[in-house]
Amino acid sequence: KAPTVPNTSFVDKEFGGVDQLLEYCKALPKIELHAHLNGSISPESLRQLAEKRLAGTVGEAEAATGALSVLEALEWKDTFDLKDFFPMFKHIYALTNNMAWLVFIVHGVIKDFEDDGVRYLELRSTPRDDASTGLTKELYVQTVLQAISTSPATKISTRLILTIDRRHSPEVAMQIVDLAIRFRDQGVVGVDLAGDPYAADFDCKHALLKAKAAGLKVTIHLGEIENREAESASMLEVRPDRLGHATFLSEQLRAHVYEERIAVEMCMTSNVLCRTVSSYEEHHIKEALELDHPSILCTDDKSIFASPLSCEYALAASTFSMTKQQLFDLSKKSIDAIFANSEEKTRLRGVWDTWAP
Ligand code: 6MZ
Repeated sequence: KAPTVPNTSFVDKEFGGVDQLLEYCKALPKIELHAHLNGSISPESLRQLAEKRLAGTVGEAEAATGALSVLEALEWKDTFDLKDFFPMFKHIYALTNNMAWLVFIVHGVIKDFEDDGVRYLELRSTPRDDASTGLTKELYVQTVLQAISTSPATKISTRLILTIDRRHSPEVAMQIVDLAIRFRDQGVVGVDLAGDPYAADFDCKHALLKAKAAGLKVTIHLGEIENREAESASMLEVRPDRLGHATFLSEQLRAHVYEERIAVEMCMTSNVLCRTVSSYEEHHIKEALELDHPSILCTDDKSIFASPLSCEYALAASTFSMTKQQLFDLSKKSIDAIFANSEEKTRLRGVWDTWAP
């Protein structure tokens, strides 16, 4: 499926046309800060895993059939509803539930981002157990970290954020924070709260506060759906370091986000395809860019939404008539919002400063 870049007749004196725009956006060094591992697996990798499983035992073959039906769904779907988006992960999870497959997908996802010009990546993933393969949350984290450290990609550096799913109990949320603390020296930089916003209420404030108190960074999926003001206010009391989406917010809460300069991970294609934002032109990044509010273009689930990060840059450029310099500045400023330490920020700024288109 071809990535969505609106306004295909886009002609700009500086870029020349859509192909040149995409080329520039791919070459541009970029920072990816909001990428869910299991939503970022390329269709090719998923198909390879499904085919291996189809040749396996009956139970595994069933899982593979489920994954293939997800792939078919992806081929024809141009829009989702958040309500039919989340159940798809059940099928993907059936293919990523053992350690060897996990290493395979992490290597593939890092390589995809590197090939797309990403020079620093914060992958996020939800630690999970799977009794059928002996996978535990701890083994999950260890395996993903091991895969990150053995990735053959050399032009990109990768860190891990551990995701708490809204459906997790407060105890499981605490367990995930404890894992993040334990593995912080091995590449875990923070904790995220994600998952289906319709499925459960916000119930892990203590865990997130513990993460903050331990010096870990915190990012929260905030205001993904309408009418959750009380929940969003409570989430902001955690003083998160970044926010995911921040789509639906009261004027008062948005003013707070702006005043506190809390960086927002913006996922334009994801929001439009999931119909939480009605068009690219009306995306809330427009106002944030006008106010010079820290905003980071991100993919969310690049494979499900068929949009690599370079396409998100091209989308922003074509929607808001941005120049090459503005795209470069946007990507360079994203360095300020990464969860890694100041040495890594300095190193990255050096990479940007020596880049020539
Ligand atoms: C909220 C999302 C999401 O963690 O298993 N996830 N949560 N909003 C979104 N955008 C619309 N996209 C993905 O990756 C898959 C998990 O990430 C969360 C969901 O909980 C999904 O199960 P990991 O690697």
